[in-house]
This record gives sequence, structure tokens and C-alpha cells, in this order.
Amino acid sequence: MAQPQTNPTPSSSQLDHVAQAVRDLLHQPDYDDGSAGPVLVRLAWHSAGTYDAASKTGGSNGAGMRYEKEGGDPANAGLQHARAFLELIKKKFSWITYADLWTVAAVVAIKEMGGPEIRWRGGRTDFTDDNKIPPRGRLPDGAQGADHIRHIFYRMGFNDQEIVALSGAHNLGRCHSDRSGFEGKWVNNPTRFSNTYFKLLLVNDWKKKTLENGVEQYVYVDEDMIEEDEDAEDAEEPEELMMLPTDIALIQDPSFRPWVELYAEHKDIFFDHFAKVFAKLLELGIKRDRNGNIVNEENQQDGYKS
Ligand code: DDH
Repeated sequence: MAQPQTNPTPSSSQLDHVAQAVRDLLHQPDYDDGSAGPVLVRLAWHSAGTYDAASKTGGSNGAGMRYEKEGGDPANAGLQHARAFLELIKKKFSWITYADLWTVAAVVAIKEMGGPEIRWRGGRTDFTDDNKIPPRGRLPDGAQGADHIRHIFYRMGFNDQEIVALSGAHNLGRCHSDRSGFEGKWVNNPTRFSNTYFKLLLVNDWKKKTLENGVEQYVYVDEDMIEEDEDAEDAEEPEELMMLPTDIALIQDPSFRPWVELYAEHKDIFFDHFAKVFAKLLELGIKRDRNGNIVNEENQQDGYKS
């Protein structure tokens, strides 16, 4: 049996440099809503969200999206932009692994966009081939409902409260018809982390709309909230806002809905719960020794025959 290999976490002064470099690249006037932040958050989430607790496969170790097997998954369409942004940092700080960089960048971006401080631990290693990349199909499909959401997130080891808290990330960014088929943003200011997503879920009368490409989503023109929204001074023209069928499932399901109501009312509780569950997400599939170093047991995952 091979000896487990450990990879130490970067020192805090090393990390300070990387964090500053991430902050420096967030402002992207020609990209989407002017920030690389949202797509960086989605990169980290999709790198971790392949985890399967039963087989202990997938998760944020490995940076498998560098390989076609995972990077070419239609569920990951558009995340090449996030990887290209971070490549500039990797060139400068070659000592950091991609798997650490992709996860720490999200934590820095969330904080910089006004979100909570999230505990992050390093030491991830990068796969050197695509053997340990899990099969496609482990990420959620926005066209589905509560049963599907539970199937996907219970597999990772999350409960209903954690599912709703994590979903609050849809306060950030937007859907792109050339990536997922869905179109539009969830809130007026999609580069500011807040609990507006939950408020909008509850106050609006969401109507089903079929897009030209045949994809169904929910829409509302958010006129009232624009005036009330504390972030509204940055907002531009009122634009039709959207929700995925999976977002709407959070208010239709009797066990998810109370959490939506709590987070809509109490931003501080949402921030606290989000910080905890996002930290947990980034640790999926990672085994640490007593010193916090990641243990890569060669025989832990046998790899997949593809
Ligand atoms: Fe998401 N998400 N997500 N999401 N997500 C999309 C965009 C973003 C689902 C589907 C989509 C989470 C959960 C779910 C972010 C973060 C998180 C898009 C649009 C789809 C579709 C992609 C595109 O067209 O570019 C579904 C389904 C779920 C689910 O829970 C059932 C979670 C848990 C997170 C997280 O970060 C914790 C972010 C950020 C974006 C915006 C990306 C961007 O480029 O902007």
C-alpha cells in the first residue's frame, strides 16, 4: 500500500498575495455585469459539487475541470471564463494548486462583493490525469423540482436548511442562454452579495415563461423592489428578473420554504449559515490529517473505467 501523501496548506502571507491578486481581477468592465466574481463562485461550487458521500468520490480536490471529461460537461459551460481569469494568477503564483486557487478565489470574491467571511483551508492537489474524475451528471438541473434538488444535495451530505442557504448564491450573477439555456439575472444588482434573492422569491408573483429556445423559466419585472432594495442605487434600468424552476421549488416545498422566509427576513442569519455551508462545500471529498494537511490516499479512489 502506498504511503499517503500530504500537501501542506499555503502560509497566510502567501495567501495574502493571492487574495489581493483575486481582488485586483474582479473588476472586469467588459465582462457580464462588470465583475468576474459570480462566475468565480460558480467555478468553486461546480468543482466541489460533484461529491458523492457514499463512494467518497468527486469534490473540490483535483481541479478536474482542466480535463475535457469534466471541463467539457455541458453543466460546466461558461466556466472556462472563470478558469481563464484565474490562469493569470496561476502564472504569477505557480506554487498554488489549481484546486486551491479555484476555491480560495470564490471565498475572496464573496467577501469582496459584500458577503460573509468564509473559512477556507488549503492543501488541495491537482490530478495529473483524468482517472479520478467522476462521471458526468452529478450537478443539479435547473429545469427540475424539489425531489431532484434533494437527490443531488443529499448525495453530497447536505440537509434542507443547508440546501436553501447554498441556493442564496443565486443572489450573484446571471444565466446565459448560450451556456445553460436560461436567461437573465435573479436580482437587480448581481455583483453584490445579499439576501435579496430570498426576498424576491417571496414577494413576487413569478410567471412561467417559455424562451425562444424552448426553455422554461419564471420571470417578473421587479418594479417595487427596486425602490426598496438597499443596493438599488447601483442598479440600472429595471430588467425582467428570473428564477429557475429549482429556485421556485424552494418556495413551493413545505420544508424548504421556512428557510427562505427566515433568510429573507434576517440577512445576518443567512450570512452566518451561508458562510458555514459554503466552507463545508469546499471541503467535500477532502480528508485531512491531525495537522490539517490533506491526505491523498492513492487507494482511496480507484478511478473510473470510462
Ligand atoms: Fe447556480 N446556476 N445552481 N448555484 N449559480 C447558474 C448560475 C450560478 C443551479 C443552476 C444554475 C447553486 C445551485 C444551483 C451560482 C452559484 C450556485 C446557472 C446559469 C444555472 C442554470 C448558468 C449560466 O447560464 O451561465 C441549480 C439548478 C442549482 C440548484 O441548487 C438546484 C449553488 C449551490 C451555488 C453556490 O455557489 C453555492 C452562481 C454564482 C451563478 C452565476 C454564474 C455567472 O456566470 O454569473
